[in-house]
Amino acid sequence: MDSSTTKSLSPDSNGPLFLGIDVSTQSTKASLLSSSLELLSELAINFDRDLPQYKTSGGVLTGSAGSGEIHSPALMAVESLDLLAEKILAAGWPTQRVKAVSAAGQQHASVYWSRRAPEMLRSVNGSKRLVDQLGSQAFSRAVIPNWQDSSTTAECKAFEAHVGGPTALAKITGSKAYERFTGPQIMRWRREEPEAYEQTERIGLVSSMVTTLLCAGGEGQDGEEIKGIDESDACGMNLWDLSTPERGWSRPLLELVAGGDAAAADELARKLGAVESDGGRIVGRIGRWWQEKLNFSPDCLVCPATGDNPATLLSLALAPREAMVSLGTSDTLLIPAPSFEPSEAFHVFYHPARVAGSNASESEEGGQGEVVETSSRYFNMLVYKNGSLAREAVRDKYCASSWREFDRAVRSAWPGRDSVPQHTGFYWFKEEIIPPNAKGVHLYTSSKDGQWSRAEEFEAPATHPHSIISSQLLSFKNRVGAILHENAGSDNEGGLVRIHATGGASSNQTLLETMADVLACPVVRPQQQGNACSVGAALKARWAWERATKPGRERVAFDVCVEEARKEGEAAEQGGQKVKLAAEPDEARTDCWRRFLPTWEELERRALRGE
Ligand code: XUL
Repeated sequence: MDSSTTKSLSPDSNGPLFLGIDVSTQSTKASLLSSSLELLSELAINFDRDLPQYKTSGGVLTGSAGSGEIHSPALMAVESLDLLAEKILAAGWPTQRVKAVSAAGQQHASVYWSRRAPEMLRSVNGSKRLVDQLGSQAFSRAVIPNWQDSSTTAECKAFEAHVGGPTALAKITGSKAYERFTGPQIMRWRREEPEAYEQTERIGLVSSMVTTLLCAGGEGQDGEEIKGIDESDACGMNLWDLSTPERGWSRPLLELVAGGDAAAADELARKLGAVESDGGRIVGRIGRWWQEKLNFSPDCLVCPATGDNPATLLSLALAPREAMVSLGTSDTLLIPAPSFEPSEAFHVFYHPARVAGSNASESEEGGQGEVVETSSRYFNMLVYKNGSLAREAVRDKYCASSWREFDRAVRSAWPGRDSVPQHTGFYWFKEEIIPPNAKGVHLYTSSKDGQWSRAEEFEAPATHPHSIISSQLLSFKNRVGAILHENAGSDNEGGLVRIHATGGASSNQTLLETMADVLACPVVRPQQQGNACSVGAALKARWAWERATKPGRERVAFDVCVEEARKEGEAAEQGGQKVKLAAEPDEARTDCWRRFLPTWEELERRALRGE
């Protein structure tokens, strides 16, 4: 669905509606759902195109060569909401019927509210644009780190050393140290700009900033103008301790980041604020700005916004050993997990739709009979920086910017029965996350006797498209194997049983067919297209509304609520969230990739050593 209204907005002209907003790397998007979860309409604001005054490219500003800095202006996200509001008005969305709103934000990116921010947020009204009412005065840091930033290597080392190494840090926070994670980012900024840090009232994430702006100018929020960080999103900070049932900000890590005595750590904990562990709790009602500007009802509820990947996870119901792959600016793989099993090789996040207080059920014996839970309590995630933009760079350089040529090149290089690939490559245009800190382009070709050697260039330029996507997918295969404890030597034993593909590049059939071959399982796409991330946020709003307004449903699980709402939709023949098969593995090619995987793993190690 593109940025225009594509469906009738009134399957039931008085029915409740639910809104999800997604503030991501390159754009802000909104999805409007009916109460039976039909996607009615979507709108989008593209940062580079619609907000050219911020001079971003791909939504970001890049620092000097070698600095690793990738930032974006805090006010750009605010102004994108002004433009979104204008589009909502122009499209005639019936906002007075919206019963609840939730949002999603780029993960890890931090937002720094100034001392004046609470007062400014309190007085926001519909007479002027948000950006004009808040302006730079509301923030103590004008340019905020983007998730692609890799400028905090020294701080990451300090994090790991402070707690006894990468595995120890993963056991506390669910991840080893990553440059883009918020804790190392705050630490660097505090050192570089101690005064601005001192002048900071609160530190949030993009998600909590959007929750805050949704409630701005609302009634009775004294002291609560700035909304708390959502727990799932807090797991992307390297600061949140998941290792105990109580969970909370990790004291040793706060001390490290705050760089001082116990009082400094206390002050950092205060700046970070209380965390929202119940993703469906009502944290406020929609604020005056939205009511006056867009005619939202004062009763419209707001629940915590979460990260863009956790929200994307919510857009689909995944069965055990199913994964979701989101092919966007970053490529991410999301796999629901029943328990907290941290590792250096991937992330563990708290599930974004858990009912508070269900923690007691974490011990197998639980015994808390009436506790209602989502089917998975955590999820695992893999994130690659060189996703769509890397594929596009290869398309532009070797295929005259044509996807048709790119696809043709991929298909003509697919391996045949009993054949072995003769080339592969690693395209780390941006310093990669997996494997950590990998840089540059590394190409390898094989001689007839199976010896692999480094190549400056492939003989045929058309080899690149196949080389990049097969290599990206082999990396997925290798890392998913670690998450699922897959038995790599055998026929996909213990591997994935199905992949749900979403995101812009999931419209590329050749990519999905190659994915089915390499990952050795079918690939499906949601039948109802749309922006999975803002749809996931809108589903969360629907769930929060059900819990807040329907007696006896206060603790209903997210999965149950969504499934029941969809069934109502099906009964009314409005369609539910179904999937359609996009690709099935070809036996011969799958076999070839399975045999090639160990060679590829060795070549990745060589590429990392620069050999
Ligand atoms: C996740 C990550 C990216 C961003 C994209 O860890 O860094 O997927 O969330 O906005």
